[in-house]
Amino acid sequence: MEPELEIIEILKKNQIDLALSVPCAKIKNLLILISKEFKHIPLTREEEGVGTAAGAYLAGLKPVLLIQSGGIGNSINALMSLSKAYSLPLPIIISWRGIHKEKIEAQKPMGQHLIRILEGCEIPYLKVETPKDIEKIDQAIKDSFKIETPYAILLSPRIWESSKLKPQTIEYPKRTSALSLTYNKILRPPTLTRYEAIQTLVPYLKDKIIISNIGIPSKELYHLLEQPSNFYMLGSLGMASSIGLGVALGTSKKEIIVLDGDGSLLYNPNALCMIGNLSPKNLTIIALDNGTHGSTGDQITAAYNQVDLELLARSFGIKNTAKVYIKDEITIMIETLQLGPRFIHAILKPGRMDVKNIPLSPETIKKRFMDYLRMHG
Ligand SMILES: Cc1ncc(C[n+]2csc(CCOP(=O)(O)OP(=O)(O)O)c2C)c(N)n1
Repeated sequence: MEPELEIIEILKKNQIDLALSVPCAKIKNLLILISKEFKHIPLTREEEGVGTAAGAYLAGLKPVLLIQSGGIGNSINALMSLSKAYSLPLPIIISWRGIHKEKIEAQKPMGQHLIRILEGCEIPYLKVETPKDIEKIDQAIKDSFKIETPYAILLSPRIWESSKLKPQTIEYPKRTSALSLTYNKILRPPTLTRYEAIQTLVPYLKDKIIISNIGIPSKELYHLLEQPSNFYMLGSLGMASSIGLGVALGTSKKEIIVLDGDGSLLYNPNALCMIGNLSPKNLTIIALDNGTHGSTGDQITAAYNQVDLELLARSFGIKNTAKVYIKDEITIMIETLQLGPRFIHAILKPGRMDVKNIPLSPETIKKRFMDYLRMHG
């Protein structure tokens, strides 16, 4: 069997139901086949793939990530502080560049150091150096889910040399996109802190599935409304909305609400791009925009007076958006703004409530969240 088809068979055998990828020329045929055989998410950057895959797994899906070796460099923080910290499985099929007949000098430093990076991070890996090794991918995927760990599957370009698969063709849809926008932004002064905004939302958030941003936002939520359907982020800055997207992909009955921050959204605006693209109906992003990195000493972010996060969401294709400043607006918008996905931009004051640390381990947060989704998602 041709190597591409053998890999597809192994993925099917392992009941993979979501493939997320950033392309590499060496796996272009494989990726076209993947997009035909699986639900496929073309990513903008690898790290958001780690976040989205994490959310998808929490909601009961079996994801796989397909990337170029350099992409490990772009995703290592999420792999460590999300996948590893919460023990979330993720088979990562890697087009391993820089090690075999490589013509691009820039591929070499990352490709040649990759094994040591993986070993340093204690991420298990499999080297697939010849077509004979392909069958070992099956066990690597099984181990990834059994041990609940990211697992790097390194495909040497050598394995494609014997492939007789004819070049696959991409079917391009018509390129049409229409947008007419009149947008007037005159920022009103904020009236609420993040804590007061979350407090206002509490009646609505009760029994909803919630992903809360790293740092003080999670702690404030814990203080105001502790419940098993809260996924408190303890690391992986920027991944809140990506995790929310992944959960939404595996959940149909309930609304998923992400309490994100301006620092986090600016760190990973890619999440909004993918949310606009896939448009999950049951996903609500609430941008708690205090114009600062509130958790690290209130340093001003670009959202303070420069970037308008609501407009950013719109330009990524999220159609249902609103800006809120006061308690009544928050209550009205959360009750009435059309689902599908929607983005509520809360303009807030800097400042925090003095709340204690979340006394739950990542394992506990994960387990009870997954149990809740199994029963109610
Ligand atoms: C890679 C990385 N860099 C920096 C940090 C430190 N950090 C933790 S939370 C945070 C800011 C989050 O700001 P925002 O999303 O606006 O939320 P806020 O705390 O203001 O509600 C930063 C920079 C981190 N955790 N990880």
